Amino acid sequence: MFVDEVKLRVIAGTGGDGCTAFRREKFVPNGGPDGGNGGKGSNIVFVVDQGLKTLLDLKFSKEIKGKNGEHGSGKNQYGKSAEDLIIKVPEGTTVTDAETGVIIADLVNKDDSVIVAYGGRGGRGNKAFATASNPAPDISEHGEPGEKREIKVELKLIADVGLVGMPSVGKSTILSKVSRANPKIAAYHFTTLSPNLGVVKTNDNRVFVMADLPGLIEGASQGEGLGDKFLRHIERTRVICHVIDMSGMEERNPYEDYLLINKELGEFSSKLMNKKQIVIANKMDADGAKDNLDKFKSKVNVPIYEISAINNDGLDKVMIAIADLLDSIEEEPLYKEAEIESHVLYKFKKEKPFTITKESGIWIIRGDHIEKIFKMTKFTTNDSILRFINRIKKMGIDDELKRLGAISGDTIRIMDHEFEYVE
Ligand SMILES: Nc1nc2c(ncn2[C@@H]2O[C@H](COP(=O)(O)OP(=O)(O)OP(=O)(O)O)[C@@H](O)[C@H]2O)c(=O)[nH]1
Ligand SMILES: [Mg+2]
Repeated sequence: MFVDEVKLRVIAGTGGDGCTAFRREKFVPNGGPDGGNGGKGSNIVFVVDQGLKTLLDLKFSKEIKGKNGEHGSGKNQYGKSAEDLIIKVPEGTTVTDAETGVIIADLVNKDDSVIVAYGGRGGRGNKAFATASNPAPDISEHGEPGEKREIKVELKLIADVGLVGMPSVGKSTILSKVSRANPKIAAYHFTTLSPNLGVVKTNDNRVFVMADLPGLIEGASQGEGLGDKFLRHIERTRVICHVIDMSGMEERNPYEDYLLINKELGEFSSKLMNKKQIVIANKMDADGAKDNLDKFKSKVNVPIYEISAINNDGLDKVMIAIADLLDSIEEEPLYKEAEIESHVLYKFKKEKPFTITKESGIWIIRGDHIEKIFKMTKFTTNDSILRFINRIKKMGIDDELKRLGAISGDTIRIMDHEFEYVE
């Protein structure tokens, strides 16, 4: 099964909790704070594995979840950080944030890797909170929640050349003759249901990768037939090999086929129309092929390579022509800078500032940052609660509540917890 698109949720590990503890030693009645920090939660990391060819492994996991960090403990012992969770993906994998559409990473090279969700840091133990004015703080934090996001994972083949054309024109036959690939070949349409790749070595020892794609029909760019599902794989090729059946079998008109395929390529993306094309006239062994070719040539003024794939006739020459063309084209970056917000290096999405709304008489405070602070606070000691209140003040939440008309005794809600507001 060829799987080239998967949607899933990634949840990195949450940091371990920090610890509140005090030294207890002989002859030291009030020892200082010695609660250690929690360990970091695991990052979720995608790494290229060249042995993989599809996203099949990811297909059945709706959710990937990282391990949590260990909690800190007394005697200033730090919790152990969780190891990164490594997920192997094939070369050519693109990871996109499903909510924003921002490309997180484009894993196109051998050892590329990217953190798709960051693990939360460990909560601090009370030792970390000690200051001159509060040398024995009764505060420690919960670990930071791991990052959670919906992602789309897509595989775009990386081939230098893509074979395109109507169904049954002989694309798979060509690939089978010029490479070691062994695609299915048959006299019915849509024999090829997913792309095949083959490595081609020319007579003069030049090497390139060729992709054989499923046949295109009218409306492919709008999703007809196997449709545009595979057209995106051509976006990354540098040369398009346009294969035309000159036999006139199936009452096909080579000229109309040629126009139609170009129209579909152009409608899918202008990028495809601007790619260099090599036009191949196949099945030249068939009766009437010569006449059809002459008619074709009278209407189209592009170089055409005549072959009979089945007899392995003319293929060497075409492969040399393709290699020459590839050599003449500068390797383009896969994406222009402007198209991609971050390349492999991924940034945290901006945390939204808080919002306050009044619903059924209750003030509800929402926002990524405030929710994170809330989750990390242990509401079990006065020191912790005081610290939380101070942070709320610092964020301006207190002022905003006042401005909106909150008065002492009102109820405030953050996530599923309620508090009483005190002016
Ligand atoms: N006479 C003749 N028949 C050919 C030639 N090349 C391919 N064929 C036949 O054309 C039919 C289709 O060939 P495929 O290679 O499967 O065609 P395709 O373009 O990959 O087709 P789809 O995968 O369905 O899009 C098969 O029966 C082949 O044997 C050729 O040079 N001459
Ligand atoms: Mg085929």
